[in-house]
Amino acid sequence: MSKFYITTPIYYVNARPHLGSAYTTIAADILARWHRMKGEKVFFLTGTDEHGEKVAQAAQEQNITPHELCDRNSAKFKQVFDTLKISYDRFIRTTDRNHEDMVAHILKDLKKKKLIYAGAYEGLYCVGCERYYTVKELVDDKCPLHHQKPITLSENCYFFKLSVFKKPLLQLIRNNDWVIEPKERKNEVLGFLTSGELEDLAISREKVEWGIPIPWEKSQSVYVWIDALLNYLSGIGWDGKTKKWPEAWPPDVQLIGKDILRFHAIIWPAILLTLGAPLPKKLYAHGFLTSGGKKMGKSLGNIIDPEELAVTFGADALRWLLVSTFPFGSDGDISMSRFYDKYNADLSNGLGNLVRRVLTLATKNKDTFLPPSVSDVRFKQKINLVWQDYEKALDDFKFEAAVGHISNLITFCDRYIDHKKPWKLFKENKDSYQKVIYNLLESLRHLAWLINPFMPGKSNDIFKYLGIESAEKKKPLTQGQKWGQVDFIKVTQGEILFPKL
Ligand code: ME8
Repeated sequence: MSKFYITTPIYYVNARPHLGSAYTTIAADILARWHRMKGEKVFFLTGTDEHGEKVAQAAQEQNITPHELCDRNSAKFKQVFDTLKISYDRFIRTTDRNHEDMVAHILKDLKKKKLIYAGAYEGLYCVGCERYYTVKELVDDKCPLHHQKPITLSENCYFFKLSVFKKPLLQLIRNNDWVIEPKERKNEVLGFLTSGELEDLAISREKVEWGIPIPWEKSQSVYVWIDALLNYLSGIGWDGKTKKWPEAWPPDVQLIGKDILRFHAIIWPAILLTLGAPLPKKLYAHGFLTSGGKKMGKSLGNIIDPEELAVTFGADALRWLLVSTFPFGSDGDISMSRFYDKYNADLSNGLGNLVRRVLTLATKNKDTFLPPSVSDVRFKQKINLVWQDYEKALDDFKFEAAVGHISNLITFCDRYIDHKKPWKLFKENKDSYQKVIYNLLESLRHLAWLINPFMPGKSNDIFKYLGIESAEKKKPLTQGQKWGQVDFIKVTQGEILFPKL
């Protein structure tokens, strides 16, 4: 059986879920559902990133323990993911016991391999990002994300010999053995690696109590990014000891946003190489959602609440809008008026109106439509083409293109109705009327399959209105993709799918 394993980043637990953070996970969920639909074995991992100074500070401000804060906020992420219909297989928390134990094991292993050494670090540290910056990376002496001056930190710590991985990484990336997409992101990583020396990485902090202790020096805790990256292995049940990798490793794709590219494209494969683990088959970094032209984020105060939008548009429509308003690899400014326009165009006037039109025409006089003896070649070809283009688009992470192919089929059906005028045919040529309605019902059935990864709820509704819900659910995709074999024997008019806003 083919398989598809996918990870998304684990979300900072001290932030509230916002539309930007929901973006990676919605995209991953669409892929997970698509691959499940294809009959593949899917494992989809997400979760929360729970250690670090910021979490401890936030807990203190709220007079609760860091644990209490993590429990509460992690539950909030789960709740939002449920609202957004995220079908993850495991939700890992970096405070999970198995994760903490595994991280400790790996640190000991890296030390044994002499890839960790003691030293002192002085650098410019942004508390907002929980990372050090080089002077070159600052903009007007400020952190490019938080627009705040970093503080100078000096402390004893342990280093990971990241520098020795410069050459192997360059080679792996150039040979496409370490696949980074889209192309611009690959070039960015190559540019960074070739622009100067790759420095060793400080991987522990003094005085940060809310973290996983360095096993041989408990006064230090491991740098949050090392802790966080390792979730990808503990999350699929690896204990850090055996050399037998869990079935879900390596993932087919690790989806991330472009802000965390370097961690995933450089530090992460370096750790995996030291562990002797296979590298993920692909790393894909998507663009930013901006709001008012700035990256949407808690610290910038411009976040959009996904739950509010799910109330306005419905979770299904929100998923559709979010991945189809601009290409996945690019940045996109979120504007409510654009969402309203697109909702009305694609969904209310587009899909919703077509479903209503066809079901009204079909149920006016009868509710049974059987396949004609000869199926309509033009429809059959059109549907096959749509499926082909759609599959290619999803396999290339081009969600907006996949949605475009669906919309194209909707337009095709609308034109067909205008051209055939089935209300006239009903009076003049019953046989023709029967065939035309059959083609349209069959198209709705295909549309329900096509939209399923994007809008699972609305897909089910369409199956229900067509009276074929339980039969379609049992079918493999290859069967569902066939044209003209389904009997529609209990079509109902159903409800309005997307009320106009
Ligand atoms: O980075 N637009 O967590 P996070 C698009 N804990 N994507 C966005 C976004 C925006 N405005 N804001 C956030 C972390 N994201 C770490 C990850 S993984 C080992 C540790 C995306 O909660 C971001 O790019 O800040 C990332 O993919 C995800 O949301 C989590 O971000």
